[in-house]
Amino acid sequence: MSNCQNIESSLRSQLNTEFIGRQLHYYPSLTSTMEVAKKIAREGAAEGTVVIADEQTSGRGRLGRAWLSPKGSLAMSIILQPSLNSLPQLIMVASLGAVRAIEQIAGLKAQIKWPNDVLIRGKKVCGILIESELRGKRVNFAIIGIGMNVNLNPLAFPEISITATSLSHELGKEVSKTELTSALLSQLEQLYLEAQTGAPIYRQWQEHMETLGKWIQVRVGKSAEQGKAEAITENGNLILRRADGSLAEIVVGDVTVIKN
Ligand code: BTX
Repeated sequence: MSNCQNIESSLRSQLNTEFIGRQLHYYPSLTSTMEVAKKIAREGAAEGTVVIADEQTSGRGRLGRAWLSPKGSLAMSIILQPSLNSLPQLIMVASLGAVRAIEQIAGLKAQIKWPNDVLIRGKKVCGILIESELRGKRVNFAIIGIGMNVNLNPLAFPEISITATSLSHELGKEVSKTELTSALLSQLEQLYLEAQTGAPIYRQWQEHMETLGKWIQVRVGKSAEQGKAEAITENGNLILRRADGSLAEIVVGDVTVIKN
């Protein structure tokens, strides 16, 4: 049995989920799990199908950015078919699921930096990318992409050495990738099902949001807004209070903290 089959079968035997990960596509190396997930979603893959790779050679971040996924990191994409109303919740489902799985398996406290970064002690340990295709007013499919630095030394990668961390770097020992993946898929399934019933995921999400209460700059393309991060809406948008007291609702952007 190859190493790849070993990992695949141990993950299958540890899974506690009902549908997420029941269809599992495991690869030792891929360009990007998003590419494979999109292809099989278009071909009709079942809801909950998961694509995992031990390493990615062209991992993607948001807005055309690159995501580094060497061996030791977790790279996976999950195919879902949410209702159109609950589509905005996926980013919250994914990052909250990651925070909970990290706490459950590694005992580490992680926080969320709006909108999609998971941090430990201010450094990025996990990134999330959501892509979806609509057919009329229906979601044909949505894909949650999760990249997590599990057992790797961030100092060995100059592109991320200052801004990133990993679970093994924080703990001083390696973490079982199988246990972590299984816990993450369980947390995601539970939160996803809650979100589908209309449960207010944003309340739990904002409890882990390190951005709230800080003076920040949010860059959206070429424009930027500054203000105090005041609240989160039900859809996960950020409410910013500008210096003149007016409010702005930000849907997407990159946050830099100016003052804590
Ligand atoms: P993002 O655009 O928010 O973050 C990308 C930025 O994060 C990069 O520009 C770089 O500065 C930094 N970065 C790159 N690699 C890492 C890393 N390993 N750890 C910490 N910081 C890093 C975040 O995009 C969304 C990432 C999703 C990745 C998953 S992996 C599975 C799936 N497949 C795929 O190709 N993408 C997703």
